[in-house]
Amino acid sequence: MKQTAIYPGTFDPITLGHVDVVRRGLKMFDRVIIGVADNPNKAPMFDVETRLALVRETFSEEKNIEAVRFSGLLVDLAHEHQAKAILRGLRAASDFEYEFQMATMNRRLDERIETVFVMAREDYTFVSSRFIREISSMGGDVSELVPAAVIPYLAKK
Ligand code: COD
Repeated sequence: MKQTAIYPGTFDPITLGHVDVVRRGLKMFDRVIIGVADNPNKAPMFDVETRLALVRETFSEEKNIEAVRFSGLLVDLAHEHQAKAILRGLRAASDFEYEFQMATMNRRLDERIETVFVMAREDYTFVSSRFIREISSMGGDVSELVPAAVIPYLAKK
């Protein structure tokens, strides 16, 4: 049976750090489903349809990568897609506390699903969607840090 992992996130917008996590996830799993969260409490820069479209465009050539929108519990999404694992990325110690709490809570909610972490690639440890939004809105160049599809959307904001 093919092993599937869910990679959930806000992806506001998707960065090359996210892309690297997906590609490395595919070394461990046959299929990665990217779950784009529709969480109105976060007040994202891009609406969920745009964030989903940018993720899909980024991986349009790759048949083992899918993207879906979700608004409920992550463990329910994982269950719906028969995923055995949740894939997450770790950049620095500052990510650890939140990721540890989330992984522990998700295990309490459904202990069949493991959370698997990949460490950020050196080139992308400093890349976050928040910095991308901030730098871009102030006219800085982020073209080497995001997939090509994202650039015109940032320019429009
Ligand atoms: N290099 C490596 N990893 C990276 C990089 C980078 N440069 N940038 C980001 N990452 C990692 C992050 O550490 C994270 O693991 C992942 O990529 C996604 O990041 P974001 O910022 O796009 O997504 P988040 O952290 O905002 O996503 C939060 C969720 C939407 C997953 C969370 O809120 C959630 O699960 N919501 C569903 C409701 C639920 O089930 N709640 C209970 C869970 S406790």
